[in-house]
Amino acid sequence: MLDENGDELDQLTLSPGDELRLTAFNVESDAAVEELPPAVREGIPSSETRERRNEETIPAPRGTDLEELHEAAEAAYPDHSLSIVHDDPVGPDARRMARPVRRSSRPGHHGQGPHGPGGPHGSWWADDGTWMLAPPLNIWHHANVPTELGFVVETTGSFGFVCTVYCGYGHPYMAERSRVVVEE
Ligand SMILES: [Cu+2]
Repeated sequence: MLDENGDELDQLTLSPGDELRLTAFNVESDAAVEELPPAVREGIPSSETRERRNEETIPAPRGTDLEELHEAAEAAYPDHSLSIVHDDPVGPDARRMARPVRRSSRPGHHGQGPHGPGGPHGSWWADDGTWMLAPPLNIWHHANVPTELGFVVETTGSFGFVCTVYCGYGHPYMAERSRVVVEE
């Protein structure tokens, strides 16, 4: 996760009402990377660094190596998606917040500020019950431009990044907890 200056962030801290603009891109697509602001482009970890991080996160398979599997996965399942999901989607905290009741306790909440693709109907996750902070962002393999999503944060909690499109051997490890924390 890089900010607009190209600095890597372990965690993003936000407050309700903040607007977040996310840009996702396929790092394998030179055309997409070319579209990024120079500072961000320069902040992207090198392929060696990314490979090392993968090795640290993903258990080594038997009888083959990660690089081989990665290439096979890229060929068979090249699409990915980014969902920002509550760290504890079945916990009591999440259940309380996922109830649409929250909205009626805040009259006049509708129509405030700009909205992302979730639409103008209040909290996207509350309506949907998926415990996501925003609609998932799809990163299709043929996308040669970055994908953008802007939304207003309307809830609190600790959220992680999850890939929701099956993309091969490494897919179950594409989950990083507590990357976005929204505090009152
Ligand atoms: Cu995946």
